[in-house]
Amino acid sequence: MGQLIQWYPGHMAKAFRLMRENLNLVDIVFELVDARLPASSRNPEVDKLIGDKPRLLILTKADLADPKQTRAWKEHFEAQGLHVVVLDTRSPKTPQIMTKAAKTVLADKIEAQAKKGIENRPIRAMLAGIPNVGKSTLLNHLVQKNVAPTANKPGVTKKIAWLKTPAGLEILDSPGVLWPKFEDQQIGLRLALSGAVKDTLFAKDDAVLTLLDFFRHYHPEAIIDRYHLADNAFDQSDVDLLLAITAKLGFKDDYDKAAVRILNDLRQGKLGTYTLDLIDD
Ligand SMILES: Nc1nc2c(ncn2[C@@H]2O[C@H](COP(=O)(O)OP(=O)(O)OP(=O)(O)O)[C@@H](O)[C@H]2O)c(=O)[nH]1
Ligand SMILES: [Mg+2]
Repeated sequence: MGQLIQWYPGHMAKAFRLMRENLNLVDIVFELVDARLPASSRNPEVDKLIGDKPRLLILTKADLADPKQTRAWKEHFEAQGLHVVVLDTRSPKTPQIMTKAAKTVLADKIEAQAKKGIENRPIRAMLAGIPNVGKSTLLNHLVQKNVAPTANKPGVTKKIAWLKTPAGLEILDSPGVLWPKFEDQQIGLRLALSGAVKDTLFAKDDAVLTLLDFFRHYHPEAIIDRYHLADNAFDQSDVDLLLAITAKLGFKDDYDKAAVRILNDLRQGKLGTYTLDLIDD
């Protein structure tokens, strides 16, 4: 297979430093992971950084993930003692769900403060997670204003910034961070497929071949339906399958172009809901 996927530019190392410096200013960390890859998108460096600090694990983009897998992942994390919320971060219910969950995680602290006569102190939270996972989108919904820039590409947020929500949270947005070396290339590939790695840094045809192999085992019909393929299309190799899709799309033998199309279809949910990290892996 092609080149190794890795992305750890200077701004991520810097973001880590800033997050570390700001950590003792916050009551809680909102750790965002992508519901389509709840294991691969959990940054081990973020996990270390948070340590024993109160945290809320947020599975974002749940609308794109397989609901059954999401439920199983939620139970898995809860069994480890984590507080978990599952979100389509763009939903109008997001502020309510998040505020309630943050108060639940911090219930003891809030109660202790109340005993000392301290009421309604704002909860200070830091957002942390990989690029493109939905941190700024979540923030905008919490503050109910479009203050943080968002876009469907990784590396949009470059600075760390505090913002207040109407429900009394104070939130620190942060740039998405990956880590210097992925434990294995499956992680790099899955992150790349999800949109967490800059698209110019990996070969899309390689990534899409892995994806086709995944759909072969998981739900081939999603590919067959989307690209109007014959029922036995998966009887051929992944490479031949990609060529068949390329032809069906009318791209002659330009399989790079087909790979880009498949990747976009995947990311926009046009191949249905799917979870790349299967809980029983
Ligand atoms: N389908 C879906 N899309 C989402 C969700 N949350 C965010 N998005 C989209 O994902 C893309 C990235 O969102 P951002 O909020 O910019 O992500 P970020 O984590 O701030 O990214 P960086 O600043 O690059 O680290 C945008 O196109 C959002 O609209 C979600 O729950 N479901
Ligand atoms: Mg952002």
